[in-house]
Parts: sequence; structure tokens; C-alpha cells
Amino acid sequence: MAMAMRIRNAASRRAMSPISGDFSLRSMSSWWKNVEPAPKDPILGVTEAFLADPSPDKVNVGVGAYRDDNGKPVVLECVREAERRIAGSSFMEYLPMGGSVKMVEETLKLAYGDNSEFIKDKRIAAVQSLSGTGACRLFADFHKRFRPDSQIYIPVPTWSNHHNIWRDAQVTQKTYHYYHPETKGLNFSGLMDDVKNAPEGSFFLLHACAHNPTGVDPTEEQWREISQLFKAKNHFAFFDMAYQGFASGDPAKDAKSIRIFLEDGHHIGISQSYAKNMGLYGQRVGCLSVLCEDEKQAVTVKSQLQQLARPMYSNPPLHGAQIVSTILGDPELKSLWLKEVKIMADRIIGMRTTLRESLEKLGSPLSWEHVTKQIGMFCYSGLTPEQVDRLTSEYHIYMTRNGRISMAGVTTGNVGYLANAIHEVTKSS
Ligand code: KET
Repeated sequence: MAMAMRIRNAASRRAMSPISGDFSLRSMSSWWKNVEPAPKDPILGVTEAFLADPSPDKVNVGVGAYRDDNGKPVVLECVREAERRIAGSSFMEYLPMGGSVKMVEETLKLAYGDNSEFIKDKRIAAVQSLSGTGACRLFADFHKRFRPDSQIYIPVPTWSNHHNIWRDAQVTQKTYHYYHPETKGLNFSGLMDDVKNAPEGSFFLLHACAHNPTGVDPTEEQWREISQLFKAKNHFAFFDMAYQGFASGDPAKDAKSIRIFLEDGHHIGISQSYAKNMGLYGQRVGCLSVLCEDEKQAVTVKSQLQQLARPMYSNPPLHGAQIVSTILGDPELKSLWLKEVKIMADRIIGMRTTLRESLEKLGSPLSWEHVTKQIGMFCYSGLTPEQVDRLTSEYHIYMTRNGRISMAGVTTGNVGYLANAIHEVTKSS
């Protein structure tokens, strides 16, 4: 009671003092006067718009997040079982700056191979990261700190956030050719020319598999050629592997590009994420690794990665790391995970076929061959920004304006509606 009176009195004293009242109001409002609203994120902004739409017909094929055939988010059975096992643990301590050693150990096996000599020789500097985004950002900061004068080559097109990540790390960005809009396939000669013409010792960002947004990957033979040219030019390859398992249904097969570079003796960097392939989106669990010359260098590099992490977030979150190490550390749970990854990949492949067939049955004058040719989570449809706008305003279908369709959001229930809408906005083009 007495406390309430004191607060009221203080408030009325302030109200009675026009000078101090005016002054504090003015200074408070001026702090952020020069701040403009940030542009909407091209991917996560689509989810926001989708959520705000009250239409019962709405369809979200924007963000790359897997849905089951009923359009519902999926918690994998292996994750549920890992959760049951973890529930008995009351461990809530900080992880080390580099994260869970066990999780990192298992994660490296997925990228470098179970029997990797680099793992045995302790030549890999690796830390748990805040999912794939965090791994890319940590690497970009490391790049800036230790190779401040070199630039990074990024494919056109790429995941939109790559540009933000390397921009905020203040690394100069260049681009390299990747996609051929006419063939809707790889622009291999353009890519090779750009690799050849880049200054010796440049950094290149490569999508290890299931390229986002195009769904177009180099063939094994092309990867070999790329690797050879990188060797001749002494370039550094940084692999972003956010979709391991989603290209072929088999994580080992999807690491082929990386294995080729390793065979050829490259010292590479890798960003790994469990957002998609374990469905741990919000847990933010991943790994950044850098292959070094020897164990001593790996220890040094890891100490610097930790030094970068410490003032940013100190140490990474525990729960997702526990889930991953529980699954991958148990042969039965690991094989259940592999089965579940395959189920997700196969459902997407099935939806590609259905979407293409539906468009063809509607008598679309356009070719939709690329829908089934492309791989991974996305279909780079070729729809123009204006056609995408029509899909959204007339049909409540939400996707990024570059025409990328997240196939993971296509279901038996909505594929007909989606095909019909696509046909309507493209038939006169
Ligand atoms: N790399 C690529 C190529 C990528 O597509 C994503 C996510 C990430 C990294 C990062 O994922 P993380 O959740 O930090 O592990 N892409 C989807 C989600 C997003 O934009 O954040 C997407 O393209 O829809």
C-alpha cells in the first residue's frame, strides 16, 4: 500500500514538472530516430505473411521445412526416443565453448566418413554451432579475422541469407555462375570459367548437395573436375551442407562432393546442420569444421573458433546436441534415423512426380520436366515474381518471389490445388 502511494506520488511529481517531462520525452524518442524499418526477409517474411492470412485454402511452400503428407510438422521417431532417454538426465550445465564433444565427433563422421583418417589423425578443428547459419557465420568471421584481404565467391543464385552472413562479417563478396535459366540446369562452363578466373587462393562457397534454391547439383564427374581446378588454383572450398540426406535419401551418398575434395587433398571447411535432416529446426544444432594440416594446427584453429564464439554466445545450447549424440551414438537409433531421412526424401520425390503429372494433365503448354529433374527440398520453378504475386493474392499460395517452391510443403491434399493455380498463372506465358 505504502509502496503504491510512493509510486503514485513520484508519477504525479513528474507530471507536474513540464520541463523534466518534456526533456525526458524528447530525449527518449530521439535515440532511434535514424532507424528505418528493415526489409522483410525474403524467406522468413513469407512465413509471416502466410501466418497472417485467414484463408482456409492457404498453402505455404515458402520456407524449407519438412511437412508430412497432412501438412503437419514432423518430429522424427528417433528424436522422440532420444528425448525419452534424455528426460532422465538432470544435466543443465554449460557446454564447453566448442559445444558437445560427443555430438561433434559423431557429426564429423557423417561428413568425413566413419573411418576418416583425418578424424583419426585429429586434423579437424570443429565446434558445435548454432545450426547451419551459425556455422557459416562463425566461418565468415574466422575468414575475416585471419584472411582479411581475400574474398568469398558465392554462387548465383544462392540461399539469400548467405549474402547477409558474409556481408555482416565484412568479407568482400564476389559471385560465380551456377544456374542456367534456359536449360534450368547447371551452367558448368560458366562455373569453371569463374573458378579459373578468380585470383589464386580465393574462397568459394559450395553447396555440398541439394543446392538451394535451384535443386541442381553437379554430377560426380563434374565435382571431380571442379576439385581438380580448385587444386590448380589453390582455392579454398567451404561447403555448406544443410540438406545431407535430402538429395538421395542417403546421407553418405550426399557427402560425395566433400569426399571427392578430401580424396584430392583439399583442406576444406564444412557447415553442417541438423535442422532439416533430423527435423531439429528450432534446436539450432550444427557443426563448423575446418580440416587442418596437422593436429597442432587443428588445436590452434579450434581455439580461435572458440574465441570467436565466446563474446557472441559464449557456448552453444545443450538440448539439441544431446538429441543428436543420443541418436548417432546408438546403432539402432542411428539406423532408425537413416530410415526416416529416406522416408522424408522419398515423399518429396513422389510429390515432384505428382506435381509434374498434374500440370501436364491440365494441358500446360510449358515443360515441367525440371520439377522431377531437380533434387532436394526445392523446385526452382521458373515462375516470375509477378506470377508468384498472383499465386499469393489470388490463391493464397505462399512462396519466395524467386519462384522457389519448397517441395517439402507439397502434399497429396494440396498438390492438385497448387498445380491448378500454377497452370492458371502460367498458361498464357
Ligand atoms: N544453408 C542453406 C543452404 C540453407 O538453405 C539453410 C536454411 C541454412 C544453411 C541454414 O539452416 P539452419 O536452420 O541455420 O541450420 N534454409 C531454409 C530456412 C532459412 O531460410 O532459414 C530455407 O531456405 O528456407
